[in-house]
Amino acid sequence: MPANLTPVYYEAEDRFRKAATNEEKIAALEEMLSVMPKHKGTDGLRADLRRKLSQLKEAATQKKGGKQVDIFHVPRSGAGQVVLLGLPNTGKSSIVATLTKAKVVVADFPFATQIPVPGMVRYEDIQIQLVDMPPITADYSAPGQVGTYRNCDIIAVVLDLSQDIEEQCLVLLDFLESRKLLMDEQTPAADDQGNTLGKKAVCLCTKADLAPAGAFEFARKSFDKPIEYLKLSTQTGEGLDKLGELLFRKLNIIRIYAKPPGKPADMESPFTLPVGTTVQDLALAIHRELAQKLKSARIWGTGVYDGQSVHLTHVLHDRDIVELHFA
Ligand SMILES: Nc1nc2c(ncn2[C@@H]2O[C@H](COP(=O)(O)OP(=O)(O)OP(=O)(O)O)[C@@H](O)[C@H]2O)c(=O)[nH]1
Ligand SMILES: [Mg+2]
Repeated sequence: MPANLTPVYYEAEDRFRKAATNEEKIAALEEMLSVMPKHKGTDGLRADLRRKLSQLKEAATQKKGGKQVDIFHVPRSGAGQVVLLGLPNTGKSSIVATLTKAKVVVADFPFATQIPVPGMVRYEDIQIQLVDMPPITADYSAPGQVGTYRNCDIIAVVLDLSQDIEEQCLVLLDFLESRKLLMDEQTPAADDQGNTLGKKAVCLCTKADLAPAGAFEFARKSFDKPIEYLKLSTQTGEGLDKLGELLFRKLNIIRIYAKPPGKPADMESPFTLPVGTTVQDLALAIHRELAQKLKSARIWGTGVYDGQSVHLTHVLHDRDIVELHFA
């Protein structure tokens, strides 16, 4: 299909070619994108220009103040960090837009998202961080993008059920495996050199409302790894209420409510700690120095009678209320 570009587009393109600075190039590229007609014939070119724009903007951010800023470093927040990974237009931003308050760009053209955008998903009384990401393709991922996946707790692989599933899987697996990121939490977390290896992963199968019959069943066999698949549609809302629970379970954490002696427990903001956490670990998480003075603890919750005194090695359970006594 011909691109049918307008004279205004060619003028902006001419300015892009003659631009002396990155700022001028960015301005020209933005204009080229805004005046370009939107149809199938311009999809490839649009993706190309967005890529260039993203690289220029990234370079500009890194130069700011002479300080190196890694835009792909997303500080952790909440009970765990979950980062989306998928091809262009597969519905990643739509998930973040629907489940969090983050301001993300949802658009029907590829490469709408250019930098990571974190949002918080509520699950019962905790918040889990969900990070929207720029897409990857067979030939392109932004430099530094892999760092976000290396540092997260869970990679949420996104498969668009309305598109070719096998092709998406090939691109996603190639991206992950070539960077030694394996969707397999059984694999040790890192090798002797500290390279990340095994990563927790889930697979979010999007656009369920547009999926041909049997697409989800087919998608579920995509990865030869022990990962869970969730069928979603941001259009109909299908599956969205299950995401929080799935992520909570995958994070393998427990919620603990601290209770000061003689006062009611703080039921508003639980501590989130790994499964297997002991009373001593909890004290360390609250205050490293104070933990040395921990003498005893009382618990209300699983496997104990209300207010039972327990040893400091006692293993805590999800939703336990703990009263710590210091010397
Ligand atoms: N019918 C339907 N359309 C969807 C669904 N989710 C997303 N879309 C549409 O798909 C298009 C792309 O959605 P985005 O959320 O921007 O996709 P993305 O994966 O973030 O795209 P990039 O940022 O380019 O990687 C938009 O037009 C959305 O409205 C869905 O569940 N059902
Ligand atoms: Mg997006």
